Amino acid sequence: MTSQCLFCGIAAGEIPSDSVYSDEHVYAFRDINPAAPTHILVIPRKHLSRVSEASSDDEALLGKILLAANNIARQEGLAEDGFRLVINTGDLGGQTVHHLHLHILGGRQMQWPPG
Ligand code: DGP
Repeated sequence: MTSQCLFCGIAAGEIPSDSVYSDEHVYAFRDINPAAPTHILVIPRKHLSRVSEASSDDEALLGKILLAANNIARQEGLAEDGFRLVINTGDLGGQTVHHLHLHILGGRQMQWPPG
């Protein structure tokens, strides 16, 4: 955890969030500025600033995030009609919060290519 990091603070419960899932390694909560009817962020409790900072040591953790997203999508009723998973990375990737997070977006038709 880094004391300056918003999402570390959210995962630690120091900053309020609308939680949808929590375990030893993973935390998930609703996005404050939803871009779809369902918009959830899945984060590792471990501070990684972006996915490209992950190493082979993080292999299991990355798997946990993806599987958690899958389970959450199912719980939210998104699995049958479909949903989108997004990891924005760095400035050109549109990342604004520098703690790795996986967006789950669902409940509307997604477009391609993304903006
Ligand atoms: P990104 O652009 O990929 O870094 O996405 C960051 C997301 O984080 C963005 O969709 C808005 C969301 N967000 C920013 N601050 C907060 C917050 O304090 N609480 C919650 N729940 N979401 C936040």
